[in-house]
Amino acid sequence: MTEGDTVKISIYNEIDNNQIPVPGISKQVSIHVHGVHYNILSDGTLKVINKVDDEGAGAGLEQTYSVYEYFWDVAPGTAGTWAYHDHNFETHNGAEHKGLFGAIIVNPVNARHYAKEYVLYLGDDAFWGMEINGANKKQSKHGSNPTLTAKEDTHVRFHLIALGTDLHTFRLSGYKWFDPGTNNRINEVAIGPLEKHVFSIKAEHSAHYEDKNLSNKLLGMRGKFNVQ
Ligand SMILES: [Cu+2]
Repeated sequence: MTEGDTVKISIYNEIDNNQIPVPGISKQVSIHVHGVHYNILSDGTLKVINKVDDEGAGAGLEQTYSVYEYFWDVAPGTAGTWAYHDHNFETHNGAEHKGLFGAIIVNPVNARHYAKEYVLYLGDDAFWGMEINGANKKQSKHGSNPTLTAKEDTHVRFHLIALGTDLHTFRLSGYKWFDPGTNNRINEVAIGPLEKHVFSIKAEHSAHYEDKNLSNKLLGMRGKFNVQ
């Protein structure tokens, strides 16, 4: 998205609503977003939280929507990388642990172009994510601890988003980058639950990325960054 955009998102719930409902358990699925602006009907939460309505698609606690629409105002000042996630499925806190989350990237007008953008989620025991091809904007999914590739001398951008409950220390070997909002060049960053860190580099040599924290390292949180 670009600052100044207005966005309408329709969410369809295709969960089998014919299964016997469990009283008090919501099968509604919603989108709750961070960073951009919206009014209360687009909060993507249950009435028990927002006091207005159940704002998701599917069988709610009291009413049923098969589709729900959200309106976002991607106002000036909202540039950044933000998480969106379900808030309504089975609990009033959402089902990120079932994979119901993603990222939005809001660019300023006339944003810099990157050859590739990598969205890397940091779970408690693995990295995973997707990438965006800067030329055609095509998105492709990655598995866990993916091998990332880049062409030599191109500029690429990393979007790290931590999920789960662990504190991580991300490192990309042999590279330094600007800590956003500062003039400091860093070669590792501490990132905790629901925090994010966005940085860009010029791809010059192959490297690997890893989580330096011992327990995460033992679980194998490490992947390749191949530059050709
Ligand atoms: Cu949230």
